[in-house]
Amino acid sequence: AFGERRAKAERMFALMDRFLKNDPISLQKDILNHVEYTVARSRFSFDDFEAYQGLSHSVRDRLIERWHDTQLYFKRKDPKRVYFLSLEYLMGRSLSNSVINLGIRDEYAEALSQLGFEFEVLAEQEGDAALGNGGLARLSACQMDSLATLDYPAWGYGLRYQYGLFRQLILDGFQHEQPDYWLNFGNPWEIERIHVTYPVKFYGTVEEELLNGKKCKVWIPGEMVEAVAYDNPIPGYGTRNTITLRLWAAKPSDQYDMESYNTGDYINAVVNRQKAETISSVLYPDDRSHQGKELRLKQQYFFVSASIQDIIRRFKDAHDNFDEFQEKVALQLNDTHPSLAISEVMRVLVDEENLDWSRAWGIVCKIFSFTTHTVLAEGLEKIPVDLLGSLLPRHLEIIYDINFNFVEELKKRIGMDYNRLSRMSIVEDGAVKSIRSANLSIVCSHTVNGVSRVHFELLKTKLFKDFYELWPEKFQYKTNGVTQRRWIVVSNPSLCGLISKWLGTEAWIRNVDLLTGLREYAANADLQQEWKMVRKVNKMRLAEYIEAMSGLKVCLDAMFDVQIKRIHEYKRQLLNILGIIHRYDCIKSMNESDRRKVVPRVCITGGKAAPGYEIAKKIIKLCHAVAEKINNDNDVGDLLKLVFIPDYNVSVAELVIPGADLSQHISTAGHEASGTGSMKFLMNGSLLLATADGSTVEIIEEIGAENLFLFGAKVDEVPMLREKGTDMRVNLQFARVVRMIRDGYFGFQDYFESLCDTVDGGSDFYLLGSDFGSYLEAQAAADKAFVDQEKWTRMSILSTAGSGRFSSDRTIQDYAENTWGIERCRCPF
Ligand code: GPU
Repeated sequence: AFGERRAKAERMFALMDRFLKNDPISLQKDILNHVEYTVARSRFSFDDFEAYQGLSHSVRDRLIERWHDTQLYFKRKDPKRVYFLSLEYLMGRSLSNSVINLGIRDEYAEALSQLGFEFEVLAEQEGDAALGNGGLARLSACQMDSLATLDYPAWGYGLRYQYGLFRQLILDGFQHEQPDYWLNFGNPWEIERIHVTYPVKFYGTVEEELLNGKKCKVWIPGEMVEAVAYDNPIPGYGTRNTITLRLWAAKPSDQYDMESYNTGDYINAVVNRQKAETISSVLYPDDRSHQGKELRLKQQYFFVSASIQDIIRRFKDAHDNFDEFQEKVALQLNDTHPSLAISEVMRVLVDEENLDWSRAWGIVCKIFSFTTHTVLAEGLEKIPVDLLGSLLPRHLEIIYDINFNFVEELKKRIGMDYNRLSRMSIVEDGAVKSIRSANLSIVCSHTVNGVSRVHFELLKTKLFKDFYELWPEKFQYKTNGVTQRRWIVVSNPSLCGLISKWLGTEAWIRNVDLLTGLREYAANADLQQEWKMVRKVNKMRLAEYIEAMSGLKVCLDAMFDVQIKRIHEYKRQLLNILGIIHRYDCIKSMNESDRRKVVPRVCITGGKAAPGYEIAKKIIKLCHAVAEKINNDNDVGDLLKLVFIPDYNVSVAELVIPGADLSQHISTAGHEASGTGSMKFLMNGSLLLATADGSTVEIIEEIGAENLFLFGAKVDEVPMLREKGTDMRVNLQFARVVRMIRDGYFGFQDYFESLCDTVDGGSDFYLLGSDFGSYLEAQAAADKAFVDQEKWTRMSILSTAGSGRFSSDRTIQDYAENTWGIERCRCPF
């Protein structure tokens, strides 16, 4: 039988094109075939979007080829794999990234030009995959790229939301949210796996049964839905390895609701069935605040349960028992969102695989690692016990048991220190009894990681102090990084070419440490000249976008000053706007000759506010109100412009970041766990104006304090300053700009009142008032440096040259070696 199967496979293989060819003629053929047979348009008449579809399907074929080979190779080698569990991925577009990583970008460009199309134009047709909110979600995407490129045997798991992050529509300066039904136009980057499905259970009761004389728990579910896998191949750069991001979609379960069809109410039965799909329908848009919503908890368990079943199935395909489980499986929790995986693994091992509790616990403690992305205790997730008990009754029991054992152990270690015991308990006995997901994750993980050194210090001394004292060896940090493939090679092709030319190699695309080689040319006049040209081209691209979007013409000689990220009070977009008002006020009061000395600025801002975050929405409106005033003031002209870029997302970032001269990362010290936007700007040669927060502290070490504009209170000064409060009688400049808003200078007087209340009148929690003076000084220093273009260009080159440490390649290698214990597994070409 085996011989027969083999002969059949050989026969089929002989009929296939073994490897798709990548010469321009073959590429043209494949694109046209896809236009005709996949997209079903006539090859004599198709538009740019249809051409994009044909093109992306031909790329997809090439991805699938490598992906099959990689998966087969992993299967044969059976290495230890890391499973990255994350509820959010911000992938953005895939086309350019894929052809670059496959190494056939130029071949495609030529093929298309012979067909009368331009690659860039078609690439613009693609919509973003926005299955996440902000930094945390984009970090997952960067890390997938590095995992593939570094040949690590890794899988990403997540949810296939039908609606990604809302689209931001600005009407009259106010944010409105529109649904992002991103799948409307088809998605060539995923492969539906109709046979890879798992049942996921909810609700119901737990009963005790006797099995072979042994008592065991049986969960009788009250509802069941089906999880269907959608695989997104992730190609590495300079390697054949192509790994999988497996996203789960919810479908009604056939097994479960057969019963309801016998009641005669056929229509209602079908309608009810369809409700299962709501589980994976929409991404929660609140960056970091979740208020114990049942649907959110269902999403978390749905994706965790399907992933764990998949992982255990894969393990059992190659092993008869669980002896080697911890040698083959590493599970990474991206924040606490997937922390139900812990109780799920316990449940499967104990209830379904019949392992003893203690053996299962021994395994669990060796496979989980946890990365936290927050600094604030308020940011920690809590699950109300009532909610958990009704949705996942068996999991609640398991978590109680884990907690009981933990607290007993703890009492032996620290005695009856009730305050401490109650702080560390996984169960919180408050007004609403709840599960502390972070405590659960720390207790059950072998390693807890922070995302920058400052963050690590804060974890040890504040947020997780009790745990650090108990288990210092568990705590590590891996400073975040971003992928230079997306953030230089894809988004800034001219800079990419320039770097390769001066380094004499493209090797930095896989080995980013080589960027330091640019340092020796930082003062070289030829490089400086070419560097300025590249920057100018990128500014032009951005200026065109701004004009197309808002009608505003901006001057290319002005300094492009950018702050673009999610809107949060702690990120202090308000500080930026107050600074702009101050600049405006100064210009207004100047005479002609003083005005001639002003360095012209184009201030560019953008970002989404969580739909329920009132203050953040007011900041967006304020930005528009101030822009309206400034941009229409003839006294000001080109000296100052303010632009809000609507609907900020990954592809907008790819356009904006390369065009920035200056970028702002100005969170109140001690609030940004890491920050990753700054790293993308740094790679692209934008100078940073920043506080000593998160990863900025490490950036300073790499590029030197003289190459960025640092200001504001330090982490350890913040508590004292908060106590003191801002004295408006001393802080006259600050008082004046806030007064201007209060007095209705920008209109909407009543509407902005509560926003002003957050910074004056003694509250000012984020210390805008006390940092204002030094913020203005840093801005003045930036102006001064900009006038000296030679100095500015040198600083810009040194920024790129010093950005190597902030590649996600470095972060991932560190995780692989020091947290997951996995090794590279490179599929032969
Ligand atoms: N972050 Br918690 C998010 O984007 N969303 C969240 O819900 C939480 C954290 C960010 C941090 O704010 C940012 O400092 C960090 O660089 C990023 O995660 C990735 O670690």
